[in-house]
Amino acid sequence: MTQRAKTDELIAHALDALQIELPSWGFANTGTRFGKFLQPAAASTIEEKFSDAGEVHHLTGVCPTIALHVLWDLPDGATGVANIKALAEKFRVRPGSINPNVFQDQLYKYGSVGSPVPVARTAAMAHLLESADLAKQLGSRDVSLWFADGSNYPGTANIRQRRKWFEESLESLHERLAPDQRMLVEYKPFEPAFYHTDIADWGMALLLAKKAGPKAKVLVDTGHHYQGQNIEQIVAWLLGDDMLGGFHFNDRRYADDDLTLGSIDPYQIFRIFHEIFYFEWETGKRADVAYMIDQSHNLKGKIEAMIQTVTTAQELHAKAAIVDHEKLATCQAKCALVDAEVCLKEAFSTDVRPAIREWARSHGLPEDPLDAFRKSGYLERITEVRSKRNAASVSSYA
Ligand code: RM4
Ligand code: MN
Ligand code: MN
Repeated sequence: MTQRAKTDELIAHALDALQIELPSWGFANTGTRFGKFLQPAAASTIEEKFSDAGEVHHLTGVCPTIALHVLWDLPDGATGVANIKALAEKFRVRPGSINPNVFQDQLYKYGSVGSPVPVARTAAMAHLLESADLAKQLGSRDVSLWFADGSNYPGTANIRQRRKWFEESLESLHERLAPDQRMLVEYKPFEPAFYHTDIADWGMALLLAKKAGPKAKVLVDTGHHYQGQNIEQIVAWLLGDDMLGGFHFNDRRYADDDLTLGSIDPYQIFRIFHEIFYFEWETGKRADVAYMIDQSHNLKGKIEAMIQTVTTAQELHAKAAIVDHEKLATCQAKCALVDAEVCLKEAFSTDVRPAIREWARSHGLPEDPLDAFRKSGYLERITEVRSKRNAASVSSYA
């Protein structure tokens, strides 16, 4: 086998294994805290979100699931399940992770499961348990948890007490999960809370997940780190402890910017994928990791941005798949620093696009999904149907 054929085979294998979940909220009008710029084609119903996700899956072939936010997509709880199942049939995308929402209601002003207000904690717990049940009914494996809980001023919150409430709540949620379900604990250093956040980093998420039980894992949102933090090291450590549950993909320059994956630092995403492949090569185990997108585009066309993200993920995943692990391990053991780094960079600088196009062709998929989308007429069709309604919706900061 030639080197080229070997590389192409590795890439095809990697692409076959990569599935990426789309966020329902990524197709809707979302904005910054200063306002939204409304898009004429944005989705506002659950049917429209499914339709857009179905279109992205149809063109890329690798996005069979859509993440749902309970409050936004299942506002009436279990009553909405039959409809979601019907939409999944119709648009050929299954419900993916179920995201409880315990940050939007007025009740959560001082937090959810970490709030000193007992009714807030009770309501939040009930919503978490309901979310686990909804996930069961929808056949979703993961309940994906992000808490906005925190405080804005020193001295205003009992940090240790709040941690105990978090531990208790996550343990109760864990008990409610079916044997094949998981709960993913997401962390974020700040925002909306600006002094302390109850689950601020991967260490806190890890401790809480370990305490909750074996079905609890950590979720790494690539945008939820301080400047300069080594995310691939966090990934390597979590993998080593079988505690990496999944990712929320996006990119960032400053904080939780929700920019398109790889738009600022593609090398970092490559290094993350590399740690996963290296782990799998070394241990012979499969990393059981859910890849999910968490991006809300305010300015870019939503479906285009989603396709761009998926193809970027495929490219960086393919590059990481062709790292020569044998050679890298030998270089590392000999402390051949330059050679080790060159070995890694060799893969990163390989143009994998021809192999990806070949893979797409062989699967009956468009070689250029973005171009295929632009030629499909889908955007024009939905713009026609949705623009009036979108123009009528208001958005203001104060
Ligand atoms: C957060 C976080 C969560 C997402 C919310 C809406 O910043 O990334 O995953 O559910 O935003
Ligand atoms: Mn996230
Ligand atoms: Mn975020």
